[in-house]
Amino acid sequence: MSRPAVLVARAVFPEVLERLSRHFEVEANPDDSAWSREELLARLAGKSGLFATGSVQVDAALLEACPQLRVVANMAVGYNNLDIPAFNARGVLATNTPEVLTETTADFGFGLMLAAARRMSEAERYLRAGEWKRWRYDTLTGTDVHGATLGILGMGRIGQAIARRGALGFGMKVIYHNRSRLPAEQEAPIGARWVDKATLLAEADHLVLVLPYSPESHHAIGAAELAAMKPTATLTNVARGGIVDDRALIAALREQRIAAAALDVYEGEPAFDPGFLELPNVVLTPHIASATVATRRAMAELAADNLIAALTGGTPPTPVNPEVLARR
Ligand code: 8YV
Repeated sequence: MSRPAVLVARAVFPEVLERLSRHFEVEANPDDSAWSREELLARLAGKSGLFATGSVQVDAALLEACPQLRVVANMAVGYNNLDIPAFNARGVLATNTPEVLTETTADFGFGLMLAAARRMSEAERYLRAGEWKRWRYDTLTGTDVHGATLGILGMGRIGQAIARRGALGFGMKVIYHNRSRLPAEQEAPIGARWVDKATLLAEADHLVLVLPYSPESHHAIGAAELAAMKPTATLTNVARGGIVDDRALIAALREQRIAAAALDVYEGEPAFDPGFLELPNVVLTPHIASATVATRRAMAELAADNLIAALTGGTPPTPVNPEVLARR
């Protein structure tokens, strides 16, 4: 019997490609070329599996054009690039990479929040520009993180990991808003308190966004929400572009209606609003919250585990829509 064919749409660790090659006919993209949608479609012809990342969009039209496709293994925990109802309608499996990136992403999210509160990027630019001539009592004074109120919007695995860092490492008071409340035994060790969104916005000294992107979370933080925050507050987004209305954020930062922001994700990334570049009070990073060697490797291996299991009669470890497996 011939081996299934799979497409690896983005560059990935050679060892992972080599592993996939032991099971499949692999068409890879070692140069990480940016394929147009037409090129992606052409390359997907005859492929049973797709190894994707968050920047590869798989919608109903693509699934319709590729009826042989049985699984898309996303090397990301977020899967807003995959149209899951369309996957379900066509019986195509989607998998993601939860757990393996939780702590790494939480480290980075917490670090970004610290950087915004303590003006670290701004301070480095100041030093590099040769502006550091002498000490002054108010040079680059920021906002304390220890003992402050940490607000988390979206209390999934990564939100909880950030909350743990704040509560246990920095003595922060943790409030959060999420569709579902955590069980009391998960709230208690970190003293986390569920609040409604209005209370979260009003009380947080440092607000961190860690919720999935969906039509419901589009612009969850816009002009009205920014206006409801403390003028001394910081906003950190390590979730997805589109959750924040970037234009509204730029206006709020420019007018210092909030103190500072830290962003790892942007609307329309890798493009982003150039207005951010003119603002001193925003820390900007290029979607790297999960980017440690060990974690990116773990994500790639987990995506490969899923692809291999799905196409060789095994049980994929982290399916997004396991109901399609039950139907097979
Ligand atoms: C990835 C992420 O770097 O896992 C996610 O959801 O946003 C990041 O860890 C990115 O999506 C690459 O696929």
